[in-house]
Amino acid sequence: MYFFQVAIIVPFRNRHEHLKHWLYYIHPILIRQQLDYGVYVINQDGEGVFNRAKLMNVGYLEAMKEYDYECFVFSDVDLVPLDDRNLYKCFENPRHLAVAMDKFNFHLPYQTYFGGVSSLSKQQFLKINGCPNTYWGWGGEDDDIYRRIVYRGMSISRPDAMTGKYKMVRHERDKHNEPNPKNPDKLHKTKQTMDEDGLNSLNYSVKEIVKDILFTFISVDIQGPES
Ligand code: UDH
Ligand code: MN
Repeated sequence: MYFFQVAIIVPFRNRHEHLKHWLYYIHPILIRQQLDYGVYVINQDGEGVFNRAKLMNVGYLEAMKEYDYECFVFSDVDLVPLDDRNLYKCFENPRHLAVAMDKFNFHLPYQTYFGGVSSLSKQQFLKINGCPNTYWGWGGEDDDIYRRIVYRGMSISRPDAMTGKYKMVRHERDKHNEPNPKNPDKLHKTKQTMDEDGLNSLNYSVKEIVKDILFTFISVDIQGPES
């Protein structure tokens, strides 16, 4: 009998080369960590503006349809941990794992940074109503999630800077994922909006589910922004 406990969720579109590279490195690491896990690649269908956080919500719900996971690790497709001891698990508090990325000179870019790779237990994720669905384009969604955690009375945990080292595959900015200047402004309202913008307001439709040997690939239509 094989028990899955950790769902690894990857927001994705048009990064097949990165995915191949990431899978090649991540599976052996997760096995060395002795984890029972499933990998879900959540592919945004179509050419609309990318929405990382909404795809994370979709990943949570789709993984839960398959198994009652206790823990969710959300990871960018281009980030590979450099230390096996950086455990892809859940902790007492939501955890930020990607604390020392090469692109930031192996430092946190700022104290409240929560981007790249993070883990939340099912309970922690439900407590913050999941991620926001309304951050279209690049930027801000990770700060929103950080705020949700703090507003719900939790703090975040992190590995130390040695254990938390990451390599990011170098890449250019993707098409249809330009920085959205509206996103930073939304952060002032997270406290008011987090109860209505999240898991409880998520709408999407599944286009296709492909069960690969190494991961589950789920294509979803997440509908574009209203305005
Ligand atoms: N992602 C995709 N496809 C996209 C956009 C984003 O798969 O079209 C996913 C992927 O998992 C990626 C994550 O969303 O790792 C975060 O997006 P990102 O890697 O573009 O974010 P990052 O902050 O880069 O790393 C910002 C652009 C840097 C441009 C530098 C030009 N010199
Ligand atoms: Mn990147």
